[in-house]
This record gives sequence, C-alpha cells and structure tokens, in this order.
Amino acid sequence: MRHNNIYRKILLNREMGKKMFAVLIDPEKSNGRHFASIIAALKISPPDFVFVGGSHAVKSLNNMIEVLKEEVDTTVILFPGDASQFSEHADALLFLSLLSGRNPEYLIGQHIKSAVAIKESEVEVIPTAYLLIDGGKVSSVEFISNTRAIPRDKREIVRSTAVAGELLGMRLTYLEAGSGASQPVPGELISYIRKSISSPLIVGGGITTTEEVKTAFEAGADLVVVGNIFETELHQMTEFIKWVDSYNSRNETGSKDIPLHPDIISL
Ligand code: 1GP
Repeated sequence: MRHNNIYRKILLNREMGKKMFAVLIDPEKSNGRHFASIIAALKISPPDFVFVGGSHAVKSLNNMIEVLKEEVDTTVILFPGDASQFSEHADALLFLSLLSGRNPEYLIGQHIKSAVAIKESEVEVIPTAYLLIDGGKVSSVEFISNTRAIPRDKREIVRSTAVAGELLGMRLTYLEAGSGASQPVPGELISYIRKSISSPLIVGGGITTTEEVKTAFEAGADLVVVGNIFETELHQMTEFIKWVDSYNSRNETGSKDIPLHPDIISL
C-alpha cells in the first residue's frame, strides 16, 4: 500500500515552521571511496533528506540507495535526470515536470516511459513543478533538456509558471538555478513566488554558504538542496546540517501562521 508519509512530513514541518535541508548526491560523481566518505559524513549528522540523481544514469544506483538506506538514518528521495533513474529502494520520487521549458520529453515523455514501473512499486511519488531559473551560466539541466532557463528578472513568468504547476496538481514547487550555478535563485524571487503559491517550496542550485541557505529560508524556501559544494568540500556537509539544526532551534516558535495546507487534511 502506498502512503504519503514523506509529503505529509514536509507539510507538517512547514506547518511547524521547521526548515528542511537536503544533501544532493549525484551518483555519477560519487563513486568508490568518495561515496564511502559521503556515507561517513552523513552518519555523523543526517540531513532531513538525501536526494539522489543527476544528468546521467549509473549502473550502481540501486546499490548506492541500498547502502544509504542501510547506513544512514535519513529519507532517500530520487531526483531523477530521466526515466532510467528509478530505484525501488528509494523512499520517494520527485516526479519532476520541467515546466520552465518547452520540451515535451521533460514535460511528459520521460514520465510515460517510467510510469507503470513507478506505479507498481512502493515508492512514494511526489509530483513536482520544476522551474529552471538562470543561474549565471548554462546548467546541465538546460543543456541536456534542450530548454532555456527563465531569466532571473522575469518574475512574472516564474510566478505564472509556478501557479500553473500548482493548478495542474503538482504538490511541490522547485526553483532550480542548476547544479554548480554561479548565482543561486535570488531571495527576492523566492519571496515573490512564496507569496503566490501554497505548496511547499524547494530551492537549490549554486548555494555554497550557510548565509545563502539563510537567505533562501528567510525568503520563504521550505527546503534547501545543496550538492555541488560537498563534492569538493565534503567537510562542509556536517557544518551545513548542524547550522540548519541550530537555525531551527533558534526559530523554534511553533506554527508560523502558515495557513493549514488542504493536503494535510486530505492525506
Ligand atoms: C541541483 O538544486 C540542486 O539540482 C543543488 O545544486 O549542486 O549547485 O548545490 P548544487
């Protein structure tokens, strides 16, 4: 039986004003000894979520997720670059639709390829509106999907796109500057979108400091995703996760007047 436990957890955290943090692992860049070091770091201080995914499929995906599940007390969420990046061992899957682009393959094509296998699994599926925002350089998502990112100053386009995603029934909105972006999604844009939608908001791409995590949180991001910086500065992973914990402790005041999301009631 499929449950909506992970989405419910996201909604409840949001309701309580608790900000969430995800470490992104790109399987292609996390082989062998590096993966063992990542596991060791994650064990010290597990984040709310580990996202697993990247631009290219790797054979070891299943195995990596099995090890993560076995070794680390966290929730593993697939963040796939395409239909091939599915594993029954994950807890959940962000069923991403690249709404900022106009390539049908990433709006619905890849979804059709993987839909039946996903439905037959126990993996929780979270439909997600995925919006690529210009991060100052051509990202892998932009290049591989053959789409264009939304310019960072076109906030009305970002807003209309995010609202369309919500009206289409998508349960999360992800503002993505692209892995390794030179500039993360601007705080003003995050806050503008936050006011326009009621679904939980994920922000990622190009975040390399806890100050930037703070900017995203304060602007209204519920969940921040960081990956690239940890590929070279693995020691920073624990620092970021502990920083998020202390940020939440400092701001522990219970509900932040966020209206109860209708999904909490219906789930
Ligand atoms: C990329 O949003 C994620 O898809 C995280 O970005 O790898 O730049 O941290 P970074």
